[in-house]
Order: sequence, then structure tokens, then C-alpha cells
Amino acid sequence: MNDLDATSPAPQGAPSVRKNFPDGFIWGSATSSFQIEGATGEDGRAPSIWDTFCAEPGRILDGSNGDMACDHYNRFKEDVALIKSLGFDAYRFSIAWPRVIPTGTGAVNEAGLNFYEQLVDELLANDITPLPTLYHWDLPQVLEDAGGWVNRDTALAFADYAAVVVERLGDRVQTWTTLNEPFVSANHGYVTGEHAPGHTSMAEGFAASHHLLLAHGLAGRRIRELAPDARLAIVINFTPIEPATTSNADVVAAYHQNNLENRWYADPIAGLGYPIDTARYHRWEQDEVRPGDMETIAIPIDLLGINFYTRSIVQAEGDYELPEGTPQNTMGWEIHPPSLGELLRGLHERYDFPSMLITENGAPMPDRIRKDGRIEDDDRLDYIRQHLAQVHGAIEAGCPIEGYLVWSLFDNFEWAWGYGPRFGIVEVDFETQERTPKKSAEWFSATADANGFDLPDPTRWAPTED
Ligand code: IFM
Repeated sequence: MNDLDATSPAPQGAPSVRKNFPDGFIWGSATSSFQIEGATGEDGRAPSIWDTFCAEPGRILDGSNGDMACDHYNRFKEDVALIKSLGFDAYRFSIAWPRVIPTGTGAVNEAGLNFYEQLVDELLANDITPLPTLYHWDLPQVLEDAGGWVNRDTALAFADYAAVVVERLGDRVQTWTTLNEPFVSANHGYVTGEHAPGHTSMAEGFAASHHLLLAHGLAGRRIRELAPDARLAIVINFTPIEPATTSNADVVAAYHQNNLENRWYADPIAGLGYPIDTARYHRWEQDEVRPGDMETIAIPIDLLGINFYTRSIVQAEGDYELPEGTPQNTMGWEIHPPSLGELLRGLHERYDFPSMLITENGAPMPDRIRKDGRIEDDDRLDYIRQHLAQVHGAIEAGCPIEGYLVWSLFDNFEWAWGYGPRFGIVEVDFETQERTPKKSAEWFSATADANGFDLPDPTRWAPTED
């Protein structure tokens, strides 16, 4: 949409290489309901576990909450116009269960459902493909009060909620995503306690993980019945794991961590069951698994959504610290683009899902340099460019990757970190709600428009050999 040549000059002596993407490659951005909508008390929305969590002292680094966030609920039309001006093909967002069914089960809140209907219609009117996710962590508090994801009934309630949404929007939405990052819901919510509802129990984490997967399968079945032509998807976050040393203890720790983070969800969905040795290692007896559950979970999907940010180096004792000088973002996550390329090739080899979409990738950066009113975020631009180069390499290696969605469209509420980390390619001034595209947004927009980009210094993060 713009004629900006945002490609940074190539370092001397390193000619840049053109990366053209296949025709029809999808370019877009992603957000989630609690992180941008605000309006937590409007039009009949009931509290979610995140409203409750934010109200507990000490849970959120800057003491903030989602009450205002990006006020997207009241500004969605201008936000869609902004997406349109950036020339994106698709927009991934999530639907807030506590807006649609405030009591978790039962009565539908028309005003809540209407909001998403208007959003979808506005996107379609602007030729932007809506990619809704049915659950991105904002569980109705009333369901948490009844046990949350540790309670099997939550999975059944999720399927009913999914059916309500699909019945209303199924004629306009072509791809339905059930869950976002079930690992984070179960692990951060019920094991480490860093996310809502803030519990710290390994046993609860395993129960939650099974019920989340069951929720995916049960909802998937309803989606198939109600929208037989739609595609069924789930979004999983992957963090490639490496042992810190070759010691037996570190290798074993890394092995089980890899199973928990990277295989626990994709394996059962692919019909491979839970990584059994890791279940035994953690003494999970699988009491929650009832006859037929694993078949329900293994309902075939059409699309795997992949969220990737970093890799993780694991040691048996204590947390690994990155050596000084390691490239990292403002949350201390290592920047290591080759891990994405390896991940994509590995996923395709292991699972062979019909299609894959990068549903999240991006970075919080300092955003301190400003010129002519715009943030000059060359670091974020380079992060996105290097990861796109890895996606390009994976496509060339035969991986069926249909698109790339940057996380995130906006600076927004970064969960337990509050509003400190800025992931947006569009700056949000939280005082005035003014939105200003950063340099990375202009570069990404130009890249989408050209369906490709020039990669300077191509040897810097050359894809590693498997
Ligand atoms: O902000 C989150 C998002 O909600 C889920 N994936 C990771 C992002 C960055 O932490």
C-alpha cells in the first residue's frame, strides 16, 4: 500500500537476497480479546479469570488490568480501517467467552455476540479474512469458581459456547480455531501460577491439559456439524528445547521439558496419544482420561497454527542464564531465528498436518528511537525479517505454510507483565488511545504488498542443517 523502501542497507560486501513468497501467501496480524478490547464492564460482559487475577495485588507487574487496554471494543471500526490501510490479508482475533455467555453456560448475551458479528462483517467488508480463536485465556470467572479447566464440565461448556458462536457466524467464517496455546493455559495457569487463575499444582496442570484438549475435540465435532465446509484449527505454541550441557541430567530434563512443551498437545491431536514416558516421569496416572477421549481429541484438523518466539535451553538444576551479549528482547527471551526453521521442518516431518500458519511471531523491543513522530524499530523489523526468512526456507524445503501473522498488531496488555513490554507494530498511546504505525509496520506492509522482501546479510542466521 505504500511505496516505502524499508529494507535496511546491506552490510558492505554482503549482497542481499530476494525472498519471494508463493502466490496467495497470507500476510496479517494477530491480537486477543482481553489484551486489546477493554470495556470489561460493558454490554453485559461478566468477569473473566483475568479480571479477577488482575485485581489480586502483586499478580501483574505494573498493577494494571484490562479495563481500558486498547479500547478496541469501542474503536473496532477505526482499527479495521487501520488494518486495511496496512494492506493485510487476514486478521486473527479472539472471541471473549464472558461476553458471549457471561454465565459460562446457558443464556447468550446478544450484545456480546453482536460485537463479534459486527467485527467480522467489518473485516469482510474490507476484504480482510477474519481468523477468530474461540479461547484465548479469558475463561468466565463463574466457571473457574466451579473448578475451571480442572473440571471436565468446562470442556463440555466450551463445546456449547463454540456452537453458539459458530451458529451465528458460521456462514461468514471459513477457519475456526478452538484454543490458543493450551500449554500456557494449563502450565502458567495451574502449575507455575504466573497466569490466571494462579494455581500451583502439577496434578491440576495435567488435569487442565487433558480437559483443554478434550474441549478442542468436543468443540471441533460441533464445528464440523454446524459448518461442514469450514476448516478446523488449533493454535499451539512451540519453544524448541536444547539441553544446556551433554550431561545425562540435563539431557533428561530437556527431553521431558520438550515433551511437555512441544509434544503434549500436538501428539494427541495427531492421534499419537500423550508422551507416555513423560506422563510416567511426572507420575500422572491419567485418571481424567475416559474411554473415547483420545479419539475425540484426535479429530482431524485442517490447519495447525504455530506460535513461535524463542528457544529454551534447559538444565536439570536451576534456570539457565543466557550468556552476556546473547541477542534478546525486552522480556529476556533469546532471539534465535534458526530455531523457527528447524521447528517448522520438524513439525512437518513428525505430523504432516495438511497446512500450517504462523499465527504469532514478534518481539517486545525498547521502542526508544523516534523520528518525525514515528518509532524507528529497526530491531523489531529485523526480528520479523529474520523469522520470515526462516519461514521462506521451510517453504522451500516443502513445508505447507500458508501465511504469517505478526504478533501483535498493537502494543497491548502483556498478561502478568502488564503494559511494559511493547509487542506492537502499531504504537498505542494508552493515555490518548492514538495509534501510530511503527517503522516495522510500514516495512511489513510493503513486504505484504510485494509478497516478498530483500534479506540483507543472508549468512547471518543461515538456516541450520538438521
Ligand atoms: O501476548 C502473548 C499472546 O497472548 C499469546 N502468545 C504469546 C504472546 C507474547 O507473550
